[in-house]
Amino acid sequence: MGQTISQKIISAHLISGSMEAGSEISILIDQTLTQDSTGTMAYLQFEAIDIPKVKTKLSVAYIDHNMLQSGFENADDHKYIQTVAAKHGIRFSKPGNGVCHQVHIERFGIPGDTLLGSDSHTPTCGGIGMLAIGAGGLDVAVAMGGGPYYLSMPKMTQVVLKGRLAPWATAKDIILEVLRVMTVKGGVGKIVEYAGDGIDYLSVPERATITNMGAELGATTSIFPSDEVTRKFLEAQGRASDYVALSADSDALYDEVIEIDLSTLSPMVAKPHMPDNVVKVSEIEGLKVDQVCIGSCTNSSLMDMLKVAALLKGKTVHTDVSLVIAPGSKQVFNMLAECGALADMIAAGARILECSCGPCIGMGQSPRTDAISLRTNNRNFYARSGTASANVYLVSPEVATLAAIEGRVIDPINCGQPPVISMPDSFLINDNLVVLPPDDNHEIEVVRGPNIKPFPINTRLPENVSGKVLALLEDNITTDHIMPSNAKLLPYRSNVPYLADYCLTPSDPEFPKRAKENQGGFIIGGANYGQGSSREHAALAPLQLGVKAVITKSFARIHMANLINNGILPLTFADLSDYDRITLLDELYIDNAQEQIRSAAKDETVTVTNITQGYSFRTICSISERQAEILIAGGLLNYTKTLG
Ligand code: MIC
Ligand code: SF4
Repeated sequence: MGQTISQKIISAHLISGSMEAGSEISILIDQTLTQDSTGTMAYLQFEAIDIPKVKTKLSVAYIDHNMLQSGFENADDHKYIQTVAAKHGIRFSKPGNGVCHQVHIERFGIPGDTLLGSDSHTPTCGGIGMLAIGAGGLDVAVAMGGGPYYLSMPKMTQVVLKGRLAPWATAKDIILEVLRVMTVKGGVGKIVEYAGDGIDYLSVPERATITNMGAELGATTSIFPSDEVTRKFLEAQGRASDYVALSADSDALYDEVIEIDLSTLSPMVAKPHMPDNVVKVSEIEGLKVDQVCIGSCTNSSLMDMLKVAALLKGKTVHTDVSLVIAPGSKQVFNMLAECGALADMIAAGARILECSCGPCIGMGQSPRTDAISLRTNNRNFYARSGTASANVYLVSPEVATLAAIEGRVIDPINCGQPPVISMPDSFLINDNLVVLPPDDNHEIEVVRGPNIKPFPINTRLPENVSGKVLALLEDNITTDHIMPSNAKLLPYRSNVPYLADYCLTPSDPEFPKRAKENQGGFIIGGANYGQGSSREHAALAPLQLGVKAVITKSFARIHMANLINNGILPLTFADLSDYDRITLLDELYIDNAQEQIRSAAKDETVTVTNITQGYSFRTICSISERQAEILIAGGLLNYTKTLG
């Protein structure tokens, strides 16, 4: 039987396990990436593993998230990452070089290789046929040390794109349509592969928009074949020798096939506060807009920016709108400056930001109270912009730009022909902001600022686990609810004790206080708990507050791995109706916890007793035997030590 694209890459990198959907496999990682807001923790953990030099083919440490420097914290963390990278053989992408995913696909990604990144949008490099997966910092630290990356073998979903996009319909609309169909939990446990004649007309940046936002499906990753389009892109990046052709066999078997006729797609929008809350732009036409943000790792390529500049040329941004634009990388920024497109943006009144995540993660440009903000980002989670009452809508750069000019949403279909931009034959290549690690690292001293505080490490799982229910939460709780990130909190990513005081506060402001008063306990969540970011802080902050187990209807992949890596039990209700029976501050109890967790790896249920209400209920812990031992040891760091 033939193989899918990802099955081919996985089998070429397989270290252990059988490639049957759902069983645990481990693979060799060729490349890693970190960014600064998860990177500080990842490097502290890498140092704790005590391996002198990375063992990957390539590891890059990017600075792109914590770019506002309103105190010493972020600059200190930049210095720590720069020096720790130099010490351990890691390339350092300086602040100003761009958003990790945009730079990585331009300069480093290789079709057919594996990439593990401490950021959930790492799958962006699937746009050039790389198997690129987002993970928690600790998993990335282990991979940097040459250790295998463990994952559950995903199911295979094929999305067949047929025909060509109509004018004004874009790659953003393709992924918004996929999100509408599959929903934010529809991709959990799956890899999404793109196929069909429609992909021939999609450039690498367009493909990358789609694989990037595949993270919002909860998918393990998304991937396109590596073909002529990929070859031309790599050639234009001066990297022709990195090209390898890669496609699925014609008799490859998929667990699920979704067909999309591109010619029927019209401009789409994801309404607040979920990326799958998708309708046609025509349905919100006329909505008054306060802010427009163009950029982020989703739509910040040169092609995106040139379209924006063409639409802005000779126009003025509407009086009531603040338009901010952040080009995705130095390459993009530089080329915009050289061809004059940047001048068109500036002349129109756009506020140009440096190449960074910026508004996407609430690092500045928080909109006004109750604002309507149109963004080309990939996430519109509640309060993520830094203004809880703001309403963020996700759209293509074209729809965003037209709204910035008109002051209200307009359906571009009524705006004549869209600008036609073609891919340049060669990009401007200047990697002078990528610092190579020295051959001799003896002289290098790792510089640690005062903001770096010891992170919590769990202890061995006790025989009996008990505690009160500290929070009762609904479906689709995101990592932005669990560990909010904005300009005020992001500087404290290396200070978990400080962050813990904000844990879950967007959903339940009293949670940290309640957790402390009760010396920790249990969190109860709904479906798809922990969707979104790879931030380990969403496990570390609860750990700091003494959380022992999280019981939900279902988990998002990366967050569940982060809970296990930190020794917090991830349990799901065997009978979903038990979710409705629990009330806040009920006393829960798991007896014989070690034994029960070992049996859980053999598909047995874990019994939890509700002492307050006097009943027991069954839960499932979907783990491998290895993960059971990690949980019993009190997390991956402790477990690794037991291996000697
Ligand atoms: C995000 O988009 O939510 C982030 C910020 O990039 C996160 C990483 C983080 O929390 O630092 C992600 O996507 O993993
Ligand atoms: Fe940065 Fe936003 Fe992309 Fe996350 S989603 S990497 S915050 S630009």
